[in-house]
Amino acid sequence: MYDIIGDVHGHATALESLLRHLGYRYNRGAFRFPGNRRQVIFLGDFIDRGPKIVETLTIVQAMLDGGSASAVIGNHEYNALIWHTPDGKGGWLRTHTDVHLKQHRATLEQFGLDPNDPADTKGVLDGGSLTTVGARRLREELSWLRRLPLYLENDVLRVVHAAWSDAAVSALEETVRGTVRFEPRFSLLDDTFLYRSAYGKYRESWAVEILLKGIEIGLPGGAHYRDKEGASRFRTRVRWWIDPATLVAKPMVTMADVAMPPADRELATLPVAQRYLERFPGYRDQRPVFFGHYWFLPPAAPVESRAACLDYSIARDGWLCAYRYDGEPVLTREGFTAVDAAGRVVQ
Ligand SMILES: [Mn+2]
Repeated sequence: MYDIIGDVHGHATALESLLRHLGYRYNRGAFRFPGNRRQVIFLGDFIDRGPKIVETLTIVQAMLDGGSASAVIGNHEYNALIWHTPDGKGGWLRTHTDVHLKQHRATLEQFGLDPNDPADTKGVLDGGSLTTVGARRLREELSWLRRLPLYLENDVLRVVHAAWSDAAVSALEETVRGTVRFEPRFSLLDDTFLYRSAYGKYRESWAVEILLKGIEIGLPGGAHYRDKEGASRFRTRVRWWIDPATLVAKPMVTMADVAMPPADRELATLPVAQRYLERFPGYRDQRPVFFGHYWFLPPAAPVESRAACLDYSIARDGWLCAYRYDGEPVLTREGFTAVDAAGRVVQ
């Protein structure tokens, strides 16, 4: 069966320890489960923040190429791809602002590139000539990451980095009709798709935002808050996995019931508009869904009987978390295991 592993963010020491704890051993160039009886599924966000990004990519890549793991792409890999891809008008699909640069800094530096020198990273994905080993290595990694699908599903489970959305998945499937299950039916390999995903007016962008960054709803009556970069935000991410039936049963649903991260005091008492409640997504499929992305805090447990977040904030003194899945219809706390940044088993 499957061992699903959450956001690694450059914590290769924790990853190696977690893999060994799960029973994987280094053999023929990659970590593998003895007899190939189990496989890892990674939930994306391998890069940025942590101290060993190159090593993390090496471990993950060897497992995927060696057939002992699959993976979906995370918003950090996606952002790196569009940061390095020219927009055809002299700029980039992701603007090179200071705020964005901050997110890319650790990865650039660990590949030996100077984040403040545009000449150092130019050419990584625009076909220009590369002057350093680091730039060449980063180009290879990004080209490889581009093959990762936006979501995966098979007969017993579904995985996505941030949010499973039937609407987003069917919007994408209308443009690519695949028949093979558990194959990367949708990846960013296609140039047109990658380009359209970066511009808000296209539905590819709408779908990618949901799958990789989560589902948002508007705050009522022009209410807003300031995010950690100081920008005014009029929308908030929600715990899309909540069963809508439990919301409908409440006399009044407030932001405290649905916001993710949890609404602060000012927003907590605001009511959620009826139009959002009526189409609150929830998760209805019989197959469990696994996702990462949301910076949960230990200890680890399922969020619903068929939904589990495996991001327990390894990059913020938290845990790297896995779920040992054997096809059970209801997920349990016992399915989780985790290590800290030093690789110690903590759950
Ligand atoms: Mn993420």
